[in-house]
Amino acid sequence: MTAPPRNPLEARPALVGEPGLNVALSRIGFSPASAPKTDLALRRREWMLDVMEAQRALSEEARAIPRVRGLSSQDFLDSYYAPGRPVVIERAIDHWPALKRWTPDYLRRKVGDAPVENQGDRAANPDFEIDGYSHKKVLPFGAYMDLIAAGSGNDAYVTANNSAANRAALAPLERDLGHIDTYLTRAHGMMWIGPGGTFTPLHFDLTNNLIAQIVGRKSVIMLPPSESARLHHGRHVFSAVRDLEDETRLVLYPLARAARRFVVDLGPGDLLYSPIGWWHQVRSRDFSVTITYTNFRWPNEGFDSFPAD
Ligand SMILES: O=C(O)CCC(=O)C(=O)O
Repeated sequence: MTAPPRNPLEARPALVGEPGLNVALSRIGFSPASAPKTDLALRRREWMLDVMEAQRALSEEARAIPRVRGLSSQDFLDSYYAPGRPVVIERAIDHWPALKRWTPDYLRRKVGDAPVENQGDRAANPDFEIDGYSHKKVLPFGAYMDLIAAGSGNDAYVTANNSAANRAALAPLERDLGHIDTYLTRAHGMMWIGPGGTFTPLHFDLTNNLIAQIVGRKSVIMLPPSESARLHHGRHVFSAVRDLEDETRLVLYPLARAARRFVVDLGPGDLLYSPIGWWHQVRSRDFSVTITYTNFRWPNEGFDSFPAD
């Protein structure tokens, strides 16, 4: 006879919604009698999320992250923004001049040697995102482009954390962009520029985000908020797992293996709606430029009430 698992979720073979899961969920952790009240309340909340997600998984249509074209403002609000459901809106910004113009040489010519902040020296620190402030570096833009032209990797990346500092330096690129009035108000986005191989570790955002892919391809792994119990929420918005594709991390955090995930591939012209609370990690496949927006036409204020560390 095999010993009962310490945590039945750990023994769960695959997706929520499989026969036997309800039994397993009811046996998680301590017995209700001995558990502190707060722990019981938390486990009941996890249970609710799990069974709701299991129900959604009954339908292929309901559980997918759809790829659509020509989505109206009202349909976006009704079917995606308000329900907090991710969607890829393909070819939404195909007509922006940036998609044709933004080669590395063109970017160098337009930005010149203006000082640009980036997140640097990341390779040596696995917590480079949590320790983001200590990784801020400033280089003339040409020197940054030389650095990332040297090869693919995750050592240096211009990210949203640098966007306020880079507003003036990157302003000459703005004229190559259009507007996304169907879903957004008019405001600046946050620009991400990096080589193939950049990696943004597993986290969720405190706002709804629209990720606009301008140059190159990215691969995004997305997981619903209901998977939080398997993703070891660590500091702030980050998962201690860091990378769901790294076997050495999965050995440390085996629950994460069973977390329901979606792989979303983005290419130039695609928009990904990433709702607040959805876990995601992002890898670039090529030299890549992305702009992220939070200025939706509808309220986007979850961050105000987030319980901080
Ligand atoms: O493109 C990336 O590297 C990360 C984007 C992202 O995770 C975000 O905007 O929350």
